[in-house]
Amino acid sequence: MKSNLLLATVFALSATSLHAQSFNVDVGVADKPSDNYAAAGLPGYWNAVRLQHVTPFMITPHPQAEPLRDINGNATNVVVHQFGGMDLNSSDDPATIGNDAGLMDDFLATHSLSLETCVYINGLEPGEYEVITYAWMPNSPSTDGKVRFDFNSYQPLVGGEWPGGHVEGITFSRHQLTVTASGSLSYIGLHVGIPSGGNTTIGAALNGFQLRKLPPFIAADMNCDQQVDGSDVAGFVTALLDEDQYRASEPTCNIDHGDLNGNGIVGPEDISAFVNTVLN
Ligand SMILES: [Ca+2]
Ligand SMILES: [Ca+2]
Ligand SMILES: [Ca+2]
Repeated sequence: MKSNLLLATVFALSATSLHAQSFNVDVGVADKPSDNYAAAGLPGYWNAVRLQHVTPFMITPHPQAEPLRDINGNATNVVVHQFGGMDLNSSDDPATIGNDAGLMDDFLATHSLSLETCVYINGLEPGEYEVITYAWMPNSPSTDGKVRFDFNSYQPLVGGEWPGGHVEGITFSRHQLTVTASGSLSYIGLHVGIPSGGNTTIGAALNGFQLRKLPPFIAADMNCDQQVDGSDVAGFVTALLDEDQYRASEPTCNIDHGDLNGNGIVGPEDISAFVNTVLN
């Protein structure tokens, strides 16, 4: 009994700590989404931040940085500031309604090919993070934004006609990033820019972002209970067949636990290694 109670307490504490490093951020102070809105990530408190361009340029915490509350609404040591994006704008896209409109219809834009909207996030606990970046221009389906992060080579384009809900590549991008206690990876630097050949009059939009600390990496632990056993089979099969469905059913876990050969996707080539890991 006692050890069960201890286990339950440890589990509750670790879950609390993970949520303490999960953040939802809506750019602009108008029309903030409600706390039950998950967008493409976790539901919870939405920070409404102005992210006005602040000088001097710095990647470390800026004197004018804005503090963030976590998804439980609690104050944290995490602060955010921005350099480069000058145009806090809004455009009522008739296709978005409710919380989707609250997140997506107001945005920070850059209109310069050589100056991105650059967001710096400081004060995060060390660990692995997932960042969902909304970079969708309302009323402009042919306009893409390019999302990139410091020290990360993945630079996807985001844009298109509103698909009726969030779709990766159309309304948001997804990155995984490492944060360390000190050194060059001790902050997150998020950038949204105009792709080469893009339209500077319309510009590129940053609507908001969601940041969550990932649970400890355990290969083949598909339900993130920190055990590898038969209860992970269903999640693995789902991840194999439909990534989005897996993410929807295990929103606090990490699909990469099923990528046993480390090639970046959960595929048929991972099946035998998954079975062996579960059996052992
Ligand atoms: Ca808003
Ligand atoms: Ca498990
Ligand atoms: Ca794989």
